[in-house]
Amino acid sequence: MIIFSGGTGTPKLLDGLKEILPQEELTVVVNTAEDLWVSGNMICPDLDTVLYLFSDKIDRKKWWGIEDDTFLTNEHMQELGVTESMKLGDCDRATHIIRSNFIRDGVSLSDATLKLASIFGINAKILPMSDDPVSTYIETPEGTMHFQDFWIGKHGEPEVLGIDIRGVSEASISPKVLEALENDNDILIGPSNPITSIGPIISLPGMKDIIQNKKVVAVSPIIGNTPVSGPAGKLMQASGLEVSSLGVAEYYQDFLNVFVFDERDQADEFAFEKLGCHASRADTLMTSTEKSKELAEIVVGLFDTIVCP
Ligand code: GDP
Ligand code: FO1
Repeated sequence: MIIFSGGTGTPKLLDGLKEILPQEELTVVVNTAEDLWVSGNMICPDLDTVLYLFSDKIDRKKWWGIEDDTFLTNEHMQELGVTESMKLGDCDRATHIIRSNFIRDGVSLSDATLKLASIFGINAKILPMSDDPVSTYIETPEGTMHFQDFWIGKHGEPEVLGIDIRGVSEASISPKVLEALENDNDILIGPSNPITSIGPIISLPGMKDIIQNKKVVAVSPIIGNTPVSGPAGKLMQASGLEVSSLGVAEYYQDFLNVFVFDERDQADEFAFEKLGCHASRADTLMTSTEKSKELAEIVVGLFDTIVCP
């Protein structure tokens, strides 16, 4: 199974999937459009969350960074008058340094990630969506800024006028992702932000054409008219989408076979059928590994209901 992932909602589902499937059967294609360089090192928040999830290091309160990490370097830099744009943990920074040393030596991000996964003893295949630079910029009345400056620096508060995924139309799907897509027909789009996490992956040239011929199951990150967390609502609105499960399904309608939406959601199943996909209700709120496992079992079972396109 190939899973398209951002850095919070889908990793929660991966937490369940890794309990029910051998790690070797999981290929995770991860968004890189929120990556940036801080204090000389390359930070890949979504890749790191997935790496930390599979190596049991993830901070499950925040869903980013390493559990019980310290922030001594970040704090000491602050005392010396340097404020980093992201609060980087000390052990997390070690990952960034190792990755960036590989990159500085000319290793691709895909190979650097495979090397990190091997260092962490991970058997799942974790792949960046692309080895080319792609960066999400948010247009606001205060100016256009990198996603992390909008989300961390400005607390996601400015009005969003537009979203620019810079570099995506010139970027290539990474060769290792292409290879995985040749060998696997089951695509799971996790409950991630459709605009800033899944958007960049499906906007890579050729990606929609490839997955149109696959079995595609997606899980909604929205319950009712509200995302479970994060800025998805604001960003969907700015992209002209209704902030609802239906809005997410509409965004994926060109390649979607089955859409899983929350049992608390009032959405009408027939509205999804009109988009050409089947809809399935489930408890999608993953508040524990057990809940993640229950949802993962349902989602895996849904692939058997799809007649191969
Ligand atoms: P990011 O990279 O940190 O933005 O993380 P993702 O894009 O992977 O995930 C963010 C999305 O996950 C948000 O839109 C949330 O609504 C959604 N999300 C977080 N936790 C859950 C959950 O338990 N269930 C569902 N259905 N969605 C969730
Ligand atoms: N999110 C914050 O709200 N504040 C931070 O200082 C912060 C630091 C940080 C460092 C490393 C990392 O991998 C993620 C970090 N995040 C932080 C999360 C990140 O901004 C976003 O939630 C993700 O990029 C969205 O996927």
